[in-house]
Amino acid sequence: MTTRRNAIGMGLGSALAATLVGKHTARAATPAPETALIVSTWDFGAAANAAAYARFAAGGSLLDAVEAGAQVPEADASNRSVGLGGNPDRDGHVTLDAIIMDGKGNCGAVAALENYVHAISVARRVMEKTPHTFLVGDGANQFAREQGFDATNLLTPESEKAWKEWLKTAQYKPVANIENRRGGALDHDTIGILACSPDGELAGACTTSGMAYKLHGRVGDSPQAGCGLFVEGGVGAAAATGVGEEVTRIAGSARVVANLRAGLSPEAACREAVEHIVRLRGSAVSGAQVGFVAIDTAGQVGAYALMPGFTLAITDRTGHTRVLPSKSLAGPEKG
Ligand code: SD4
Repeated sequence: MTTRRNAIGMGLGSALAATLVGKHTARAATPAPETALIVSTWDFGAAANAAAYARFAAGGSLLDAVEAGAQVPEADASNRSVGLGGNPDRDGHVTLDAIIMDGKGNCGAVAALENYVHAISVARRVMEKTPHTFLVGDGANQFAREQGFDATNLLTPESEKAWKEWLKTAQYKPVANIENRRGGALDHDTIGILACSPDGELAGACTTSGMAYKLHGRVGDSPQAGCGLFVEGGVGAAAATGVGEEVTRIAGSARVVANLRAGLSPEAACREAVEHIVRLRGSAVSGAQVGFVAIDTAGQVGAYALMPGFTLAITDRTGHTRVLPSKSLAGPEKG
């Protein structure tokens, strides 16, 4: 008889064998026998996964887990596209976008939040303490203040210096995989993190400071349900990273989940969404990056990107983490 655990293991194994090639591995300090499967965007997702895994293993809920994971890059000043140290907008404001969601339609989001590091936790309060799903700008700031979050300046000297450098030319052209570029002024990482419990429950979170040097007031895909993140109980969950406008145009994460609902594997579901962007936009998206990650209730994982260079971090139910390259429409990992 195939147990649930075996089914999950096979699902993950076959998905990985079909789609991904290992880059490096790490093991969590205290592996639990059967706990949450965690998937997140980009290499730095490994540290977020570890926090999420530990939170769930310690008795937290799945929402606690994805919130704890998202908080890791939010507090990391070296991550230039999330929380503290995030790249500011054109006018020098660091504005944060975040969303958290479970498989039962519970959802909370904030956009254009200023001066609060943990946008994901403010988003969770929107979900749990208000009848609404989304607060923006001054209203989001007021709500965070009223909820007792500590205000802090998120613009670090490094981010300010890079912004002032950028102002000299003020180029808006998106750069592929700017998200994953390390050690320079352009470091830029958004996290989307998805979790599946042993009994197939799902939750997800996404948090970002958005596109570097965006126009003041610009909101990307990340905090919009169905764009940067979507979770549907009994089906699956998806998250997006890259040029948010391209994801928003197709309601990208909702599309990936609809593809899962129609029976596609997570990788095929992500690929179809990427292909749809190209069908719709043609040469307008050349040079831009969009990447999706997806997970289904059986614990299968997949990813697909427009351009090479997108990576994802997967922590399996034993706490074993792998950072893997995604396949893409263009380039060496084409498939
Ligand atoms: C945005 N999608 O605001 C985000 C940016 C991103 O890695 O994902 N960067 O458009």
